Amino acid sequence: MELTKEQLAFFDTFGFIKFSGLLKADIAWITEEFEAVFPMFEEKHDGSRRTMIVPFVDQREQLCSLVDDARIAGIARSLLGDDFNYMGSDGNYYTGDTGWHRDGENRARRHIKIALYLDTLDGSNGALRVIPGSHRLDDQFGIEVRQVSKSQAALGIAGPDVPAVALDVVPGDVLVFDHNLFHASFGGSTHRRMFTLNLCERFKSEALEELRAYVLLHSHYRREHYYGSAMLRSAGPARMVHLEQVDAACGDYAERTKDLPQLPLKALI
Ligand SMILES: O=C(O)CCC(=O)C(=O)O
Repeated sequence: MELTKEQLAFFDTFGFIKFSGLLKADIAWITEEFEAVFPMFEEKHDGSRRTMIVPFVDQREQLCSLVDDARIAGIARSLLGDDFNYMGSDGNYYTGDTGWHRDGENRARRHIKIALYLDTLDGSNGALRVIPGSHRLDDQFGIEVRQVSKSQAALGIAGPDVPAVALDVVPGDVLVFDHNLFHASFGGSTHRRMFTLNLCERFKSEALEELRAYVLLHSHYRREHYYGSAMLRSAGPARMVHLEQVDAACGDYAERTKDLPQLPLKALI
């Protein structure tokens, strides 16, 4: 699958794109696999706060295959180039609201998130909200829109009242957005299911120290490797193209993450 020039222009302009029903035919096994990950860890989601598992798809070989899937890889290749990097994944039971934020401020390369919500959601019950165009960090709007992260104080409006697009979803829809895009969600239940794949353009050779810092910053937990073992174990040559740069950057990863908490844990945002 390759994005059309209109889809690429839409993403460049607004910073997100929705693919309705893209994984509809596969959503039964995807949901089963999603549900199978959580019992692998001690903590049970009790609805009192978000439960997040990182890395997520890396826990199950079948979920890992999403990185190879022609639809997912096609989106990634179109937006990031043939040698895109797989940058990890998180799986969540969300509880309640997520305030306005960007996932990063990346100027050197494009970082995207592919998000699958496994429940039917609209703006009233926790659908992802995005502020179109807010990924353009350095234009006037991209600078001023930062105020939404303290919207009450700066703009006199509560988070849910910030003008935005709510991306209604049914299971099988695929949302893709630039990490630089402001996003949030409001009104969700105590058991909103969602997982992500993070992907980016390959780091330039002069930015490999930055990559090493990135994988440390995003480790969240003490780990042997940035990737879960199922991800590397089940990788064929095509997938390895998307793993090799991070793999090489991991080096003494276990040592570098040894002071972080260990999964299983409930993690706060
Ligand atoms: O669905 C949500 O509550 C927020 C998702 C989000 O912030 C993210 O994946 O970065």
